Amino acid sequence: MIEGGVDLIQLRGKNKSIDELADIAAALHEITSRSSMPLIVNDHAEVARKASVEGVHVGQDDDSIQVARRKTGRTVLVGKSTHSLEQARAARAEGADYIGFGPIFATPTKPDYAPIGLSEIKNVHSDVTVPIFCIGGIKLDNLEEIIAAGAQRVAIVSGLLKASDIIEYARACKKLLTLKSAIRNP
Ligand code: 3NM
Repeated sequence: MIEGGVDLIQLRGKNKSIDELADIAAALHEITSRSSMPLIVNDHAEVARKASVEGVHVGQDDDSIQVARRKTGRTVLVGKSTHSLEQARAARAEGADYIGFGPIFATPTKPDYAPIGLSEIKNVHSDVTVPIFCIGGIKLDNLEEIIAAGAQRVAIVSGLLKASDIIEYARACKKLLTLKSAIRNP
């Protein structure tokens, strides 16, 4: 992923303990830090106390942004998952450094969540002034559509992990995003 130009990596391990996540984060950080790539750990702010990561990410049912910041005991990025325009506004008001916004499309990686669809992407970008990562069912194949709907940043899980060539897949996604943003902000 790093070689393919991914801008940041989130470590997710829903079934792992905090100690296990801290061990993985520490090993991963040796690699990401060589490329100055931010490493964000999902769900557990405590990991940031034990391992040197650049950020933590919380969901709607996890710690508040404020509690997550306190638990890390140092200055890190704190991002939050949001699943509606209302939640996106609330996360901004709560002080999130960035938000995830999704799922845009239905995805087996996060079942049980109603897809938001493309139409809210423009609204969230005009309303909520923090970096927004669109997520959920995003693949190289539908990336142009998502960008045309107003997305500036995307998070991709299965598209990348299942790609036969992760480097090429990441490169192709990055190229589309860079190209379109160059046109948007010449
Ligand atoms: N969070 P894929 S959607 C982890 O809407 C995650 O907050 C979402 O995986 C959200 O790229 C999602 O395989 C799954 O669809 C993204």
